[in-house]
Amino acid sequence: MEKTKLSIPNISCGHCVMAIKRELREIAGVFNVEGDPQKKEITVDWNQPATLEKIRATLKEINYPAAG
Ligand SMILES: [Cu+2]
Repeated sequence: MEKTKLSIPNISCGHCVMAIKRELREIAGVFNVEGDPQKKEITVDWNQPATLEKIRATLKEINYPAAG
């Protein structure tokens, strides 16, 4: 299992985290997403066939691009 922490500057509240969770969980291989609105961070637990590229691309699509 991969555990990836990402900084998402566009997160402003808990609804943002919920929207991100909903979208990322639709990616095959992503099985858990946790988020912290204060820190503007999410942690994604994933396996293949998910990839970090796919996760980052989805975040960009929904207007919550990851920093770095
Ligand atoms: Cu929000």
